[in-house]
Amino acid sequence: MTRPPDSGRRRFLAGSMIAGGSLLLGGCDRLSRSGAMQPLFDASESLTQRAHRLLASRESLAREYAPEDIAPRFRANGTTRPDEAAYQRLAADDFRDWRLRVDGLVERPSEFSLAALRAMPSRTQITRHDCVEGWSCIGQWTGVPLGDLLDRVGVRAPARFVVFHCADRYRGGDSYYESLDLREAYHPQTLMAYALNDATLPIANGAPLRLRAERQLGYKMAKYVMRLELVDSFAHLGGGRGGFWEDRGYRWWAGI
Ligand SMILES: Nc1nc2c(c(=O)[nH]1)N[C@H]1C(S)=C(S)[C@@H](COP(=O)(O)O)O[C@H]1N2
Ligand SMILES: [Mo]
Repeated sequence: MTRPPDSGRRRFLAGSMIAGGSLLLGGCDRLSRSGAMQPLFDASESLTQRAHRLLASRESLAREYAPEDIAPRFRANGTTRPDEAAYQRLAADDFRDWRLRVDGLVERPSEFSLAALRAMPSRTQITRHDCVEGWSCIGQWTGVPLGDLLDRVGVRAPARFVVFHCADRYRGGDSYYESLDLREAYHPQTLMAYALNDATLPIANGAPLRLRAERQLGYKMAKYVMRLELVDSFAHLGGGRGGFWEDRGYRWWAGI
């Protein structure tokens, strides 16, 4: 005889996950990916978020440097001045009308002005940027931890990736975009940065807002970010490989 779904057992599982804490999280994360735990996670989304945060914060930090290591001028690469009219209009007014849209698999689709982002708790870090073209540069970045932003809008359980939609078409071609999985998105050094070396982020380096994902190669760090989209798959975007350069053969996982 098959037994009906046992809600008492589910309650027990939820309770033991909280009580058992991090010990159980590895297994739960695997289970959630396989889909076996989906009903439980649908019923307790904040638990999913806390699990992600715990997993991410246990992981290694990228090296941070001292103020004297900061390069006198941070190099710029790729698009250094988007020539799209919509972007130029926003830039002409110091991005007063710019809004970061956050939507997709979230509970509260939202928009954030630069002032709203600057008013949120921030993090400042001095890190080394490594470009696959063979150069590195050390700079100090200030911004909102992406995990805090995601918690504001409430990530819905099916979401697996954050997609970064940018304002520029690289060399007039396709729109630049990138993606991170939720673990990397919740890493404490993953920021939506609005300042470089204590000054407003220059246009050449991605104004008004760019991603810093310090354990990744340079091409992951989307500049001119206009929109964050939470998705369960990026197969339907661009060339389907999760990023502008990934669509041209670079690896999606660009960990260093
Ligand atoms: N929107 C957008 N983001 C982008 C790029 C780009 O061309 N457009 N280039 C990428 C690459 S290859 C690198 S190395 C870094 C360069 O950042 P920087 O200009 O601040 O040095 O941005 C990345 N993010
Ligand atoms: Mo790069």
